[in-house]
Amino acid sequence: MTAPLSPSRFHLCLLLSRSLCRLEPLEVLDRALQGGVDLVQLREKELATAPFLDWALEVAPRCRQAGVPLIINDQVDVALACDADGVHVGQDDLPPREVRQLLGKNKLIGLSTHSLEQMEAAQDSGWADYLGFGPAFPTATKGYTAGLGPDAVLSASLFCRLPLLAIGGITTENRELLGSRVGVAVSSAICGSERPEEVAARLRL
Ligand code: 3NM
Repeated sequence: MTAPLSPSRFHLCLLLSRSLCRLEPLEVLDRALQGGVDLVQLREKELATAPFLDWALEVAPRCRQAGVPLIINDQVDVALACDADGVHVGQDDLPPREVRQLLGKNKLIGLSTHSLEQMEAAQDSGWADYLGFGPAFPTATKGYTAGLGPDAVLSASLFCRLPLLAIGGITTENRELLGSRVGVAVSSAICGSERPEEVAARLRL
């Protein structure tokens, strides 16, 4: 049995969604990994399970080769089938406690939170290994017209005992506002770029 992966080393998570990619998605992945992404989450809300698994099976060896953990958004069955390193769930998805029962203790569980109350509840329940917190800024990717703002992210990062990834509308223009204590999870700024490696490198403070 392998030791649990430590989430505390994550600084930059690529949320890879094929529909957002300007370049060929595997090229985006490889170039973002070169730029310093240290966690990859596959997020494919429109894909049925079988094509999602096919895609995950293409991505998994590349992440493994790079030594970067792979997380699957929402679908525990896909994560198990491709032997991913974990699953990320939202507030309305399968609860982390049940995800833990299915995945076992050596995988990572990430949980999205959108307020300090949700963050506190997630910490107290103890099932998640790391938390997302957002949206930091407005983002079309998930249809948020307003963000919580940098001050809310900063307070969350001070208050949170679990590793925290700020998410939502994060770009090379606003990354610094969030401070270096918090990691970031980024989709469109990397996926939509012609130079994913440069954007990734600039997003790592
Ligand atoms: N979750 P982009 S914001 C998937 O606030 C997701 O929980 C969010 O994509 C949350 O980097 C978001 O393109 C979208 O804004 C992130």
